[in-house]
Amino acid sequence: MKLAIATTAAALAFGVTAASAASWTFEDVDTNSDGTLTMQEVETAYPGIDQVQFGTFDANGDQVIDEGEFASLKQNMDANSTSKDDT
Ligand SMILES: [Ca+2]
Ligand SMILES: [Ca+2]
Repeated sequence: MKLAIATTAAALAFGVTAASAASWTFEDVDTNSDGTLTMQEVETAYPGIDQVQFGTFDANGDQVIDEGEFASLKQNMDANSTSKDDT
């Protein structure tokens, strides 16, 4: 029984890590393919993001995330979710 629980927990932890670290591409997130990501589009890929974080990654302040901004957003969000799973 103990072993079964541990195995399930390990499988769950692994599954969550794999899912949250899923490799989103800019094209995946840009659902309307206009070349920029709105808060709504980013939320689809990263439901945990809030307006403050979004603003942090919107380096040029135009209220949308472009491909360059998305690269650092993705790196940061993936790093965060990985470290959260590890602890
Ligand atoms: Ca878009
Ligand atoms: Ca921007």
